[in-house]
Amino acid sequence: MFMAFFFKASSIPTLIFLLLSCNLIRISETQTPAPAPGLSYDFYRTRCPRLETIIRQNLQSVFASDIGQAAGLLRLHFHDCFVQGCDGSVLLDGSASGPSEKDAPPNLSLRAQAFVIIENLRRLVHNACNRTVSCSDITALAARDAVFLSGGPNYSIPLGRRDGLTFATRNVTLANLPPPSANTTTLLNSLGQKGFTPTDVVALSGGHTIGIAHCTSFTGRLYPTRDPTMDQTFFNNLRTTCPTTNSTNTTFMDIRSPNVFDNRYYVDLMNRQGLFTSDQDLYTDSRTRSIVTNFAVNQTLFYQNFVNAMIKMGQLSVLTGTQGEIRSNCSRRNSNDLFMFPDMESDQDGKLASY
Ligand code: HEM
Ligand SMILES: *[C@@H]1O[C@H](CO)[C@@H](O)[C@H](O)[C@H]1NC(C)=O
Ligand SMILES: *[C@@H]1O[C@H](CO)[C@@H](O)[C@H](O)[C@H]1NC(C)=O
Ligand SMILES: *[C@@H]1O[C@H](CO)[C@@H](O)[C@H](O)[C@H]1NC(C)=O
Ligand SMILES: *[C@@H]1O[C@H](CO)[C@@H](O)[C@H](O)[C@H]1NC(C)=O
Ligand SMILES: *[C@@H]1O[C@H](CO)[C@@H](O)[C@H](O)[C@H]1NC(C)=O
Ligand SMILES: *[C@@H]1O[C@H](CO)[C@@H](O)[C@H](O)[C@H]1NC(C)=O
Ligand SMILES: *[C@@H]1O[C@H](CO)[C@@H](O)[C@H](O)[C@H]1NC(C)=O
Ligand SMILES: *[C@@H]1O[C@H](CO)[C@@H](O)[C@H](O)[C@H]1NC(C)=O
Ligand SMILES: CC(=O)N[C@H]1CO[C@H](CO)[C@@H](O)[C@@H]1O
Repeated sequence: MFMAFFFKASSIPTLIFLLLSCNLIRISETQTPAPAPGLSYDFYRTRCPRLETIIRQNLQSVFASDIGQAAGLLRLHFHDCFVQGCDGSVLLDGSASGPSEKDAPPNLSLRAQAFVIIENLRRLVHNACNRTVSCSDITALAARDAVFLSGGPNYSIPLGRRDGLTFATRNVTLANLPPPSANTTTLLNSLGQKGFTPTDVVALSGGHTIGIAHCTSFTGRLYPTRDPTMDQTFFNNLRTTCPTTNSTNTTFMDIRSPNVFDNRYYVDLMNRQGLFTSDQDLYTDSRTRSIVTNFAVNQTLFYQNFVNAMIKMGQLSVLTGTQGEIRSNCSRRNSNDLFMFPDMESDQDGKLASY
């Protein structure tokens, strides 16, 4: 096995003991998901042996000058995977989540710089290995490194994704990404449809331990009156940051350690300092409350479940083998290059038009 995993096998009996001995704990799934058919941990071992080193070294220097970019890259992979699978579709010009979409729904937009970073990585990787590595794999590795280089766990991910030929419409995008106003019922239903357990949902939400949000993502909890599940001092400070519902200000999502990938997000929730309804309700709802508490008191447990949920998320509806393509420019499909694939053009346009 090539899963250079950071968890010692010896921790498994301890976990089982913990599961049996403490009825607060509902966390039953700690198995690393198996690679999806067509993906493998050593996919690029001969095709591009320096792939992971190139990405990690480049991101190390990117984050040294702006650690905030780590959050942007982690969120990019999440949006890619949740909307029509991890196929790099989010990167395409014209995507409802893309930087070129001027009137995207409020705050659906991702950081413009994240797209630039991915395309830079693609260029470096293709310079070293030619067009052997997909943009969707580069996005997945960038998210993995964003976690590790922000102080989170180091882990391996299955590779071999191919890039999709079409992007999702705005409606499809919105239907697959729950809004920050969602409660736990909505989250569990929405993510449950993609195969995520309540533990996965709580673990994945821990991605909010890094990064920022715009006022518009949470002013519904501030105006006209305070959401009663929000701490009063936290509320006062947020009202100062967001004096009006349309303020363009931003704020950190984890007030305790905004740029460190740790378990403090869950401590925030226990102190009623979660930023979104979708965050705070995980502690209010009896189905997920004990999971929040367990992650808040045990960072190793959080890391273990986060890694498993990320590997699961990273394999949602992946294209493999001869499906899709390996883009030579992450923001457009190769068939746009008429001189390269003259025969494919009308066919691809047909697929696009069918949306
Ligand atoms: C469970 C449902 C989720 C909801 C409702 C949600 C919602 C949001 C919203 C509204 C923002 C702020 C956007 C803005 O105002 O600029 C945000 C930011 C972010 N989300 Fe989520 N998210 C969810 C799941 C996830 C997952 C699964 C991850 C990754 C594992 C993630 C990682 C992030 C990160 C890192 C940021 C900060 C981005 C930045 O600083 O540029 N989120 N999320
Ligand atoms: C992280 O994991 C990779 C592969 O799983 C390994 O090669 C690397 O040495 C690890 N890095 C650190 C700093 O632990
Ligand atoms: C990349 O492609 C060129 C031209 O086809 C070839 O000469 C070179 O050996 C390839 N490089 C790698 C790393 O495969
Ligand atoms: C998108 O969704 C909205 C609201 O659900 C609906 O009114 C609209 O017709 C949809 N647009 C398309 C192109 O499906
Ligand atoms: C959760 O949100 C849904 C949709 O807005 C709503 O119908 C439902 O009543 C809410 N559930 C709870 C327990 O608040
Ligand atoms: C932005 O937030 C700061 C405090 O964090 C506040 O003083 C300022 O008025 C806010 N500006 C706007 C335009 O909302
Ligand atoms: C925000 O809304 C207020 C009143 O609703 C308006 O006066 C103000 O110009 C708006 N500000 C922005 C930045 O749109
Ligand atoms: C925390 O979780 C880890 C991993 O599941 C487990 O091995 C460890 O015993 C837990 N620690 C405590 C103090 O419960
Ligand atoms: C990639 O495609 C975009 C348009 O989709 C274009 O603006 C950009 O210049 C292209 N990059 C390269 C290196 O060709
Ligand atoms: C209305 C609003 O605040 N929109 C913001 C949502 O996020 C994008 C990208 O981060 C910002 O550019 C918008 O200003």
